[in-house]
Amino acid sequence: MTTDRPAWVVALTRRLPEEIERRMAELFEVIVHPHDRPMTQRELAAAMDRSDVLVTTLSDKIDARLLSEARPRLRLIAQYGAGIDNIDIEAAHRAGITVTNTPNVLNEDTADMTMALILAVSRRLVEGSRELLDKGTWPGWAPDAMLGSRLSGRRLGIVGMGRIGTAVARRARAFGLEIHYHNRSRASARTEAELGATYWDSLDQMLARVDILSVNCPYTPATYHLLSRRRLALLQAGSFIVNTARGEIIDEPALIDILEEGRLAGAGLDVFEAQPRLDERLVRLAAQDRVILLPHMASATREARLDMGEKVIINIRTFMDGHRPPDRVLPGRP
Ligand code: 8YV
Repeated sequence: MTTDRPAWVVALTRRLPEEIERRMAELFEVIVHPHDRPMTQRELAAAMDRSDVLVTTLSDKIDARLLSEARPRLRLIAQYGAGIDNIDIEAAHRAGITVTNTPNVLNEDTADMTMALILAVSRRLVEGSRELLDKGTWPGWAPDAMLGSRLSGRRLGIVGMGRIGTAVARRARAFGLEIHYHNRSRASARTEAELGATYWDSLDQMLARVDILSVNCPYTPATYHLLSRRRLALLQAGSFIVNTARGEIIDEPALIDILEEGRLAGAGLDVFEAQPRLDERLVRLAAQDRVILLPHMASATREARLDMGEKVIINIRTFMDGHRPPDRVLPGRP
C-alpha cells in the first residue's frame, strides 16, 4: 500500500549544481531563491516559514533569534557544507529542528588545497607567476633568483587532527615534512605510527617548535581566536601559517601585525574573519607577495559540490522516511 503524502517543501538558500537541483525537483517540491546571493535575515525567516526543509550554506546565519520564533513547519536544516558554525545548533535543538551537514566528502580536496598553499608560500608560486604576467618576460635564470625554502625536513604543526587534518598529514609526510599535531584528543597509536606524528597536548609548546602551522579544526566557541595574539607570538621567526578552516580561529589583526613586522615568513589564507570582506592591510601584504590570499575555495571542486549535494539529498530522504539522517549534528559535537 502506498500513502500519498504531500511533497515536502525544500527551500534552497543558494543555487546548487544543476544535477543536484534536478534530482531534488524529482523528489521534493523545491523553492529556489531567485537571486543567487546570500539571503538577508528577513529572506531566511520567510524561507523558514514556508518550508519543511531549509538547505543552507556557510553564509546563512541561522542564529538563535531566527530559531526562537515559532516555525511550525520547519523540521530540518540540511547544511550544504561540513562546517556548521553558521547555525546555532543548541537553539535548533531547543526548537525541535534537526540539523545535518556534509562531512567527509571534502576532506581530500581541502587537504589538497592546504598542501597547495604550503607549497605556494614556501616556493613563491604566486610571486613567480606575477613577475611573468606583469612584465611579459623576466631576466632569465640566475643562481639566486626566486629562492624559496625547502619543505623536506621541516616541521609541520597541525591544529585539529580530524579527518581533514589527517588527510593533510598524509600528504605532508609524502613531501618529507615532520608531522606534529595538537587536538582535543590524541589519535590512536596506529594513526600516529602511520603518520609518524608527534602529539602535543600543549598547543603553546607545539607553536614554539614548528616551521609551518596548518589550521584544520572546526570553528566553535572554544576555538574562537584559538590562535590569539599571545599564541601567535610563540611562533618561531621565519615560520609561516596556512588556514583553510575558518578565519575566526585566528586573531586576524594580531596575525597581520606580526606579518607586517616581518616576524613570519608569510601566510596562506583561504578564509578570513570578516569574509567576504578583506582587511585592507592583508590586501597590501598580498600585493607585496608577503601573503597568499584565496577566496574560500579549498573545497571548491566540481566533484565535492556534487558529493555534498548527494549527501544533502540522502539526509533529507532519510529524515523524511522517519529515520535518523546519517549526518545529524548534535549540540556540543561539531
Ligand atoms: C563549503 C566549507 O564549501 O564545508 C565547509 O565547511 O568551509 C566549504 O568549503 C561551504 O561550507 C559550503 O557551505
